[in-house]
Amino acid sequence: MTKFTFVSAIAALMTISAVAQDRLVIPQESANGARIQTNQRTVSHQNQIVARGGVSAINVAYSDDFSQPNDTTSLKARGYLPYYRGTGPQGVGATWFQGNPTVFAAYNGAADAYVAANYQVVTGMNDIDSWLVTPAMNISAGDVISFYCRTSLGSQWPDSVRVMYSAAGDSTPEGLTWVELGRFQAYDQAWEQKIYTVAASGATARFAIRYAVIEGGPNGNNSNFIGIDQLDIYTPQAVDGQLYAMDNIPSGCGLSATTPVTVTLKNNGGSAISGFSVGFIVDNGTPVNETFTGSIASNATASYTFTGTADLSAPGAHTVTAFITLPSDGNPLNDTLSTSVTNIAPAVITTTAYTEGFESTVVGATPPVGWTTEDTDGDGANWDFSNALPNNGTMCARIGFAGSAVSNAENWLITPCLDLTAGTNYVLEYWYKSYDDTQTSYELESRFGNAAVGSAMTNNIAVDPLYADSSYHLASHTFTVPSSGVYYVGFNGFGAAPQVSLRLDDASLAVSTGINDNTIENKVSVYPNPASDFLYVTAKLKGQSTLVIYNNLGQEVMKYSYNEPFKVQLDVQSLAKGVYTVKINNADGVVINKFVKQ
Ligand SMILES: [Ca+2]
Ligand SMILES: [Ca+2]
Ligand SMILES: [Ca+2]
Ligand SMILES: [Ca+2]
Repeated sequence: MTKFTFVSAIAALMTISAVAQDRLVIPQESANGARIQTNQRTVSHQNQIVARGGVSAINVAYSDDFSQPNDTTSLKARGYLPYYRGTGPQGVGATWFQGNPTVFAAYNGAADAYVAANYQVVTGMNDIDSWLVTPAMNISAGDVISFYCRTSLGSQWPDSVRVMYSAAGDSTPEGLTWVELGRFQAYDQAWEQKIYTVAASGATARFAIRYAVIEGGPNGNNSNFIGIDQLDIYTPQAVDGQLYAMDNIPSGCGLSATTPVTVTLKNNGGSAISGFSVGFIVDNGTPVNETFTGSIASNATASYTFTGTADLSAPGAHTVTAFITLPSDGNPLNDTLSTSVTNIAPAVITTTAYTEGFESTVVGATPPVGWTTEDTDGDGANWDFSNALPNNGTMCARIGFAGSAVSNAENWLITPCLDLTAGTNYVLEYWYKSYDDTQTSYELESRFGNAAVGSAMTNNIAVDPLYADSSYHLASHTFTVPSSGVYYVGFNGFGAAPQVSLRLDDASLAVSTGINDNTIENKVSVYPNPASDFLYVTAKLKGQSTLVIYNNLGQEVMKYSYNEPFKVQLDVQSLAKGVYTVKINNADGVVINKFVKQ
């Protein structure tokens, strides 16, 4: 009942167009159990580079990439016969219509170059039965119909499709010789190839694709939106193996010398194939040749992980090319696929600091190149990048502006890979602040680990103190790594709910220079010089400090005290033009700077 209310409310709020509309996904449902299954499916599909690889046709009876207009009139002009056979009166949607790129883009060609059908073809909760009958053609037993189909991303409704064949060439749904070649529910994450083999020949045979949904329609629970693209009807080669897909190998740091290679093999031929050669080659290296010992039925696929592995340990770009070799293969054009992968060279840390002020980011969730974020507790509150309240420049990193209350929520902001050496003292520094001084902010800790995920951040650097104010505070920590290698430093914004946001800016990592680090002059900067409106003073000094500004007569014109490292913006607009002295007193010593007021 809830859903009817929702749909009715939406219908009342918006004018339902007669052209393609994607069905609205109720946001609350996106987090339920069914959606988790969908996400798991996503992984296996998105990891694959699917190449159509070319139809290995001896005799192409029919082919349509739907690059021509696909409205009812244009479909009929090309010999298609669209039929509405839903129950009840037709709704506001056409039976079949031009693809809508705002729902998803075509499998090939222009973004709208596919034919589509949707839930608005009927009214209420009526059954959908929309036929797209092909032109008549000469078909032999063993010929196949192949096309691509999908529904919209995250769709909650099981759009159903049936594939029909009439050897006698029935031209209406009421014909008596239609047989069903197969049926399926449209996949929502990507275009999927559907392929069916015909058993009976026919000189004027026809196929039909049916969008057939029981209790579809705007108030039904089963229909949404489907697309059909790249239709091919042909006689397959007697023998045709295909290197159909290759699992993506993600680029990253420190890629292994023994990286697994997994491919999907496909049999486009008329009979089963077995015991054939497969192989791969990395760049211009030595090919790995193995034998696929299984059997793949006609039109079926099989996954194969090579026993041999790819050596991707050298930094830089690599190309992995996989291939299949089948005797008497009638189509050699689909026997090879390649994937590119980059082994990213880690940043070498020296006495010159590696720095990140987040100035390359824009407002939103995308971190600087090589950085990653992780909403470990999955509450939707995670690090993002903000132009409000940076320490320097215009941008900073931020955690927890919104989100649900999860105790000890973990949220990681992780550096790119770093080349660190055992026995070396590294100095990690960053500035952080709470959003305001009236509420508790997230807490902050820094750790390091050997992978860019929170679970790998097993080495503590420090937990930073939580200040009950809204000023930036400097964190300065020294750490060593247990053995030389590739590491990542992670910043974890965590705490018991509720929290206000925490900001982090001007992170740096450098090899400690020992005694120079203790030179008080290196810990203080005064800029700009000359200054006209504001003077900025940054002092990475522990304990109490006083800052005094004297004019050229030695008179004190400003005086401040601080209890910890500080960064301040001083308004000097009211000072007369001239040379001034900035004197900072701390237990570690005295630092004197001069600046010119313009
Ligand atoms: Ca197309
Ligand atoms: Ca082939
Ligand atoms: Ca910044
Ligand atoms: Ca979170």
